[in-house]
Amino acid sequence: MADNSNYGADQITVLEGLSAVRKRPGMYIGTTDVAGLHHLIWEIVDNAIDEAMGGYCDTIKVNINKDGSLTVDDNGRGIPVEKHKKTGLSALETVLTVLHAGGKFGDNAGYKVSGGLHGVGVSVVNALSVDLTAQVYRDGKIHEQKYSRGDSQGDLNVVGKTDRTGTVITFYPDPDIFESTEFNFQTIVNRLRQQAYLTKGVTIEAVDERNGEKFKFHFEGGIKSYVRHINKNKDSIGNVVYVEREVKEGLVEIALQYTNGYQEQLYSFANNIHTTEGGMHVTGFKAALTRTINYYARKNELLKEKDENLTADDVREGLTAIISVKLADPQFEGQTKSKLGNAEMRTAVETVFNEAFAEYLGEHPNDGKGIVGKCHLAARARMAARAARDTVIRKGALEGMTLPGKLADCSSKDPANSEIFIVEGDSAGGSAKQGRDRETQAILPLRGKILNVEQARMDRILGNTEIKALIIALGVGIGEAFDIEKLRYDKAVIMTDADVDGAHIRTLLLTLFYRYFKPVVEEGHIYIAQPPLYKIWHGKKIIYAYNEDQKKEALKEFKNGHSLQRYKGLGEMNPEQLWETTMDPSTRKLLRVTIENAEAADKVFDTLMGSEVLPRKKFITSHAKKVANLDI
Ligand code: 0RA
Repeated sequence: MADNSNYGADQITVLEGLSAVRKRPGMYIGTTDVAGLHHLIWEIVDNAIDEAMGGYCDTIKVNINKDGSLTVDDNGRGIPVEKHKKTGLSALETVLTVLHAGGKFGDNAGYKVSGGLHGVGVSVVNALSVDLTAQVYRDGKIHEQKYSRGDSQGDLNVVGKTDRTGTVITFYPDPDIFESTEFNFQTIVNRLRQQAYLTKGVTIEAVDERNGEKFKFHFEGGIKSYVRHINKNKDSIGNVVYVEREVKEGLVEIALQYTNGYQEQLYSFANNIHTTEGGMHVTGFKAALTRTINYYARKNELLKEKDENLTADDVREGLTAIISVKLADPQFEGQTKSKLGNAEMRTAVETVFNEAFAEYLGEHPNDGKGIVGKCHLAARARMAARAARDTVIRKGALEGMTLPGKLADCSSKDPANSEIFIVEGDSAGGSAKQGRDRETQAILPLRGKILNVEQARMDRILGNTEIKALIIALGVGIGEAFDIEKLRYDKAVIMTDADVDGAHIRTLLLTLFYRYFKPVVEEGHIYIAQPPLYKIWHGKKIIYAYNEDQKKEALKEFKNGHSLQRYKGLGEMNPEQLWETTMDPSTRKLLRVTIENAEAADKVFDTLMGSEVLPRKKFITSHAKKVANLDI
């Protein structure tokens, strides 16, 4: 009796579980846009990676199928299929229909990716798929069961014999749930490449059956190869430093290499989950890095007695580093739950890296000299930048912190309903000033091209009039003084001509924002205006077309002839037209700039704006179209 009522209760929870997922998908996968859609893939791949980390799986294949469905195939142990004594369901069905059931089976030892940051279990993928087929290769048999929107469509059957093991899951995301069900191969490839670096020795393949594109990743060097990949087009200093050590707190793996660039590229992971907000492992690493370099520099008289110690910032200029830790019970904290909270990891990383890095420097004196030299240069630049910034601030103070003269500010002082248009050229700037809504819209015209910040240090950046005007207008300060709370506008809209120069200026501005005002980009304050390409009219009727398709559609509407103007620049529009087509909040379309993948974005800016010419040439010839609408 008791067992029976338990059984019933369990069943009800099961039902509630998956219908809750369908009712409020955002609670489980964050969003129902493209990010949420791809989340379904990561959920399954994470489980396969767990099999690989446990040593049970060495190959994972991800296919976008011709019909738009997606298959993840791994050669792990296969999800267990035997009946669960209490529920009467097979283990497979339990994993696929009970929230968070995955972890309850088999051994719980070892480090796990799944169940981590967003780990919600494969059942969520099932709940949000219109069709899902699970095939398990186990015990010499192929087991199969089909589902729709979380409900099984028939029994778990044996459909054949096999001599392999593994799990093959094919799913078609539910169009009733997702804004779009179209998978993006590039997004998938970027993520799988990263997972392959983090799980050395595993082979991960990706195929887009829609067009035959293929990738295959296998890195014996793990994150050491990752650092090499990031630094491929950079002028590096010395070799990649690599350490991997298992301690009682978990597994610590670090790879780093210095370059002659100015950017720091530090990516940290806990159980293969990208900890974008850092955390204890990063704190431990930074402390050890600063301490070891200062100690080494003093001991070898590379720093003179009168010299100050190198700061934590000095030792990270031009640094590329990957920190990857694995631990049994990771705690994720912070605004986006992407900050590792386990305090024991700070000391673990600090101790391991201190020891390993000191040993490396001792054995590679040339690398040591190069690294200290680079840090020393960074320190000198820091002091110059501080002096330059103090001058800027002092000047500002002398002028009563006046906003730049060419800024036409809005009258509202409430950032929440204020926006700034950063406009290419004085003539378009003039039209924008006349056409705008003075209450909420500020206009800052930029003359010519701004400085390429990718190839300049802070002191030069602060010496640039256009950039200085922009920083003062935004109000957020720069470098150590940066404070996003002081942002004066909710939206900063880049408005440039739809030509090559316009695209270049936009890229220069995006580089500036990305490198020096990253939180402003991350919090979604940067937008790109979408001016029309054509004006088509006859008599009083006017249609603006923003792309070629719209132009075609518009032409159909004019039966008795029409006039057509192709806009080459914003300057060709009068103030009213500019307002109507591009600035009026009730009708305009703005593109919001997002950072989907920091490493990919870094690579784009590095390739486009960095000092090496050849990779840039290659990139531009192969992405000519993409560059124009920089899809980061
Ligand atoms: C539950 C228990 C075990 C493995 C899995 C689930 C599993 C899930 C997925 C999802 C995709 N690939 C997968 N591979 C395995 C442990 C199995 C055992 O103890 O034999």
